[in-house]
Parts: sequence; structure tokens; C-alpha cells
Amino acid sequence: MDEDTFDISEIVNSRVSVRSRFNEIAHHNVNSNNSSNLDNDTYLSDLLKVLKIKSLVIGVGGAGNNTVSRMQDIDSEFVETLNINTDAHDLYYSSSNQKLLIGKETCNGLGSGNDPSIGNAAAEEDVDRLSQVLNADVVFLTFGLGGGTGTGAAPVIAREAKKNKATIVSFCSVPFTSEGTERRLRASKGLKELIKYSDTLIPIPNDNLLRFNQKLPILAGFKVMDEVLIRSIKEIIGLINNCGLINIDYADVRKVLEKKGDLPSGLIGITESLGEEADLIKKSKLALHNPLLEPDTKKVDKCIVSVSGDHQLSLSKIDRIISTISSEIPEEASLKFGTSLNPSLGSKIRIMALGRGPISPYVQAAVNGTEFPLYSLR
Ligand SMILES: Nc1nc2c(ncn2[C@@H]2O[C@H](COP(=O)(O)OP(=O)(O)OP(=O)(O)O)[C@@H](O)[C@H]2O)c(=O)[nH]1
Ligand SMILES: [Mg+2]
Repeated sequence: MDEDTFDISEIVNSRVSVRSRFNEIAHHNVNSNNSSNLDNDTYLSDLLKVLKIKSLVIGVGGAGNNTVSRMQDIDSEFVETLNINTDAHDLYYSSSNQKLLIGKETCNGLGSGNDPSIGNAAAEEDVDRLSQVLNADVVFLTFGLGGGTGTGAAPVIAREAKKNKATIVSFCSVPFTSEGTERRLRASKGLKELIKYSDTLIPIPNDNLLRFNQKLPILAGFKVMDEVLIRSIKEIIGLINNCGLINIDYADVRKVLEKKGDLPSGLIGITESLGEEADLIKKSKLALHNPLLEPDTKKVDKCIVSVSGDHQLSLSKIDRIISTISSEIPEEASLKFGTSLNPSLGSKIRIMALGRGPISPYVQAAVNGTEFPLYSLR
């Protein structure tokens, strides 16, 4: 094909991995440019389009749809979103770039009635459509464990996205103990399935929200959880989109998100500090030892720390953050840090720690077939 007729949109939209997309365009450049050893700007601009990492945030079931709708309402330009549900009413009233009603035969648009086997059958019914729309390099899945749709369908969605070579990052809430034993048992079974297809898997127990406010009404608790999920996903996407600007490239991020060994792991924490020394140290530790997750930080083998602030952000402050976090993880763990400018933070400094290695006790319990950890007030 000569350069005039070369159409990169096919490569940009293709479902192959970033590396394959790179190889295709690099191959074209060699063919069309074989008289020169240099690369021209047309080629470089094509390359940038092709290498843009595609992220897709998927909300599954009622809770997942709510989380994604709120994310979409906050910042509709920021990210591609897809809501998936068996419940036509919930799906209609949700906001996302794309929507998919699964299991029309199985559920008649009426939801799964708290039965994960129905949620699972609904997803299997639409497996071909799912496969077509799951077209991204990194797929974020968010949903509430314990119902029928999210719990039963999310593992199928993760499986199909994985077949399309996506890195799968799953964030799910674990039901409050007060929601009952049956719900927690369903949650555990769903989690066990999801484990097979997730690279990063971060279950966040609703119960842990009570540590901050014991009188929290359940609906307010769900809202707080939505915020936690949205911030976590947005920060990781920000990191992916900012790659290159800040010391960190996508290869670093992918290494942290990708599965190590048999079980998916993950750690994330985001804090903000006004920059005074003692507070910087405290907030750096808090980002790593996220009290909502209580990760076993001795298990961290890869960690990225992203620090953002306005143009006043000084090297000495960044150094304080990095040295604090570095002293909290094993010496042999790899630690990468990046900084980015975010004038909207004013005088605040935002610290995000993203790590691989710590396996959630909920993942471990689901695999071992033991009960989920019980809620304890500290
Ligand atoms: N973060 C958040 N969690 C929620 C919300 N609503 C429910 N949950 C949690 O999510 C779990 C699953 O509930 P849903 O998402 O409504 O269930 P579903 O996946 O739609 O399943 P079915 O309705 O049974 O088909 C519940 O047990 C709650 O713990 C919400 O708005 N936000
Ligand atoms: Mg529902």
C-alpha cells in the first residue's frame, strides 16, 4: 500500500494489543520510507494515534451502573463508559457513553432477582455482543458483589475482555455484614469466578466505611463507596493518559496492573496534603496503607507513586513522599514515581500509590472457601 492510500483508522480501532498495533504501523513505515533512515512527523503523528491506550470503564448491575453514571456526570469527556445490566429500567435511567441490556430471553429486561446464576446466564446469552463491544487495552470493571447481575455477569465480561487481550482491573464492593449472610455467600462465589480473569482485583468492603462514621446510613454509605471507586479508577486512567509526561510510561503502569502468579492482587490509595513535613509523611503512609483496604504492604513487589500539585511543588517535598513510601515497602520492590502538574489542586499535593502484590483477604477467603473476614471496629 502506498503512503497516500494508507488508512490508519483500521489499526487505531483494531482490537489487537498495543504492541501489535505498533508493529503494524512500524512495518508500514519501513515499507513506505525505505529510502531514508529517518522518521518523519506524519509517521510519528500516526504512531501517537495508534499507541493511544484505550481505557473502558464498565459498570455492571445496579451498583456498577450507579457508579459509572456518577462518574459520567462528573466528567463526561474523560473516559469511555459502558453500562451493562439485565434490568432495563436501571439501565435506561443510568448515564454512560454506551449501554448494553443483557439476557433479554433470560430476564425479559426485569433484572436477575438476586440470582448470580441468572446474571451469569444473561451474560452468556449475549456473549457475542459482549465480545464485539469489549474493545480496549485496559478494561475497568466496577460493580457491587452480592446481587445477581453484577456478581454473575462480571466474570463473563472479564473473561470476554481478556480474550480480546485487555488488562482487566476489577473494583467491586463487598456487601455490608448487615446485608446478611446469604448475600456475602453469593459475593464470595462471584469473587471466586472473577479471580480467574482479573489482573488487578480490588474488593472494597462496605463495612470498612463504618470505621469513619459508625452512624452512616446505608444509602449514604453506597454514595461514599461510589466516590472511592470513581476516584480510584480516574486516578489510574489519569496515570495511563499522562504517560510520557511524567517519568512513567504505559509499560510501567501495565506491569503494576498485570497479574503476578495465580491470584490477582492490587493496592491503591489516594490522599492529599497541604505540604507541611509531618503531614506529608502521614499522608504518604496513609496512601499506601489505605484504611479501606488494609493491604499487606510487605507483599508489594511493584509500586508506582504519582504526585501532583501546582507549579510550586518542590523537589524536596517529592523526595520526602518517595522516601517515606519506599521505607514502607520491601527493599527489593521496584518503585517508580512520577509527577504531574495540576493547578486545580491549589496549594494541595495529591499522592497516589498504586501497587501490585498484596492479595485481598476477601480474594484469599473466596479461593479457600472460608468465610469473609468479619467486620471489626478499630
Ligand atoms: N457503591 C454502591 N453499591 C451499591 C449500590 N446499590 C447497591 N450496592 C451494593 O451492591 C450490591 C449488589 O446490588 P446491585 O448492584 O443492586 O445488584 P445487581 O448486580 O443489580 O443484581 P440484581 O439486581 O440482583 O440483578 C448490594 O448488595 C450492595 O452492597 C450503589 O448505588 N452504590
Ligand atoms: Mg439490579
